[in-house]
Amino acid sequence: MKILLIAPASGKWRNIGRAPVFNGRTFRFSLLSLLSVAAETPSDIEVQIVDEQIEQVPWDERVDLVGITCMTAAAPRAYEIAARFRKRGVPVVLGGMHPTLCPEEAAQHADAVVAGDVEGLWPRVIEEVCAGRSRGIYRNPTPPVLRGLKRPPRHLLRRNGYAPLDAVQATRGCPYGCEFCSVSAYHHRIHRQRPVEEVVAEIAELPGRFFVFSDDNLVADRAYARSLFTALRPLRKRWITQASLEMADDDAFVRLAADAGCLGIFLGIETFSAANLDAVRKTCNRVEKYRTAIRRLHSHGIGIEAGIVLGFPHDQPDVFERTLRMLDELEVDVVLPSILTPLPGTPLFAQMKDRILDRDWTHYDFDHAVFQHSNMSTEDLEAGQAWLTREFYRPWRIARRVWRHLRRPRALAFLPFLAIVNVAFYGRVVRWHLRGWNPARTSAATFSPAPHLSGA
Ligand code: B12
Ligand code: SF4
Repeated sequence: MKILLIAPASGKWRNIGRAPVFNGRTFRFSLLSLLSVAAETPSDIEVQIVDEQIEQVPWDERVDLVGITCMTAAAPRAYEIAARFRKRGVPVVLGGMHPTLCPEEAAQHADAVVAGDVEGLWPRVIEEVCAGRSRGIYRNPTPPVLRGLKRPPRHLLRRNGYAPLDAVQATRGCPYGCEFCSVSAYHHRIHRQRPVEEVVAEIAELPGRFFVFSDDNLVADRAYARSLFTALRPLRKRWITQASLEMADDDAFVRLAADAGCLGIFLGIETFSAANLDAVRKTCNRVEKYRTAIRRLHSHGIGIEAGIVLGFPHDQPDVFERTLRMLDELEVDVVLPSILTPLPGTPLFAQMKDRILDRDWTHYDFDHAVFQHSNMSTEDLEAGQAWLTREFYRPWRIARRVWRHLRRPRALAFLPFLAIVNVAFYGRVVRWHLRGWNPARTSAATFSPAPHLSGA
């Protein structure tokens, strides 16, 4: 018996692996979602993993079952793929973030849906679906305990399609309830941890020195994080992760993380407006703490990739320039600017119901404005996000960031990541420019900056 597991890629991501500079490989870590499904598959079943971002779907492959994972923006593509296999008589199971948050919708396109974690369900799903006895939506009564997870069979991935960073997960979920975030909607604010010794044993087996923690918030439980960092230190590996701002509350804790090999963190700064943070209940952030937190992390050689969200309720048309100024001032190393997106299944989606203009999930990729903002047009929001990206990744700013970085402790360790990501983003900006600039409206032949942006 053979199972084909597919990670679909939506519009702009499809075949991105072929692009010369900003390609799939730059940010593509090994796919833990499908590796986890593969790990749960009984050993007598053959498994093939296909990542559409870097390879073609083998439409004519003889398979007995297809499993597809998807985020929201890739859901329409997942449904297309599902339809083609089902037409051939191959049963399809959907799982992952979007099918979990919209199981009824996903169930219309598949023989079965796994809502939530696959552990504890998968062999039964395979058996029942293949026997034509699907129960539709499968869900664990309570989230599974993350003890004794099987090793992800990483050999199933085409390694040369990915950045040389293996992904490992120590914890799942996040205790916060930010209203725009799919993670709290999926995990119901529950933070589960794997036993430290199991995580460390898995990391010790990784072939490379560098890896990424695919956790939502590695430091949500400080006691757990402390014991993990302490146990990691002797391995002398290097890693990056996502963490909330509280990571930097205490100098000793940051030192422990740095000594354990932390090179950089993805920090959801989101906005420089306290009113916005309150409006979306991002309670773990305090604007007045950003400066000290970033300085402290930098002082231990930890680089900062900031997540920024544009289009929060209190944003005005000057938000793009103000945000850029703050990012410069705080010496943020990398930025991922996103447009606020009311993802289905989140409280934000319910609140914005009447203002949503576009329900094509393909556009829920954080580069499109899919709702009517009170203070800006959708065009201004999209143009402003593109403008901020372009300005932040201007070559002279990149050079200044690299120069500033070189004066920090342990600078050399994070330097390759800093340089590669900055240059890759610059390449992305150049490609947008060649296509008519505005990334959301890729068909637009020209782009005129909004009046408040021109000359800035
Ligand atoms: C690591 C990560 C990335 C990595 C790697 C992504 C990858 N494809 O592996 C990178 C940095 C590349 C990335 C990029 C993006 N990401 Co991301 N990413 C994550 C993160 C933090 C972890 C994903 C992960 O590996 N989890 C570990 C696995 C084991 O857990 P899991 O995915 O939940 O899978 C379990 C179950 O769901 C189930 N399951 C999953 N799939 C399937 C399939 C089948 C058939 C079955 C039966 C079961 C099943 O089994 C697994 C084990 O129980 C998630 C947050 C999250 N909690 O999901 C965000 C997240 C998925 N990303 C998100 C976003 C928005 C993006 C970007 C669009 C960001 C951007 N602005 O560009 C891009 C899109 C890139 C792309 N090309 O697709 C959002 C998606 C929101 C949504 N509703 O769609 C999330 C949820 C983050 C968030 N806070 O909102 N991402
Ligand atoms: S802190 Fe980050 S991961 Fe946690 S709920 Fe908020 S946005 Fe989501």
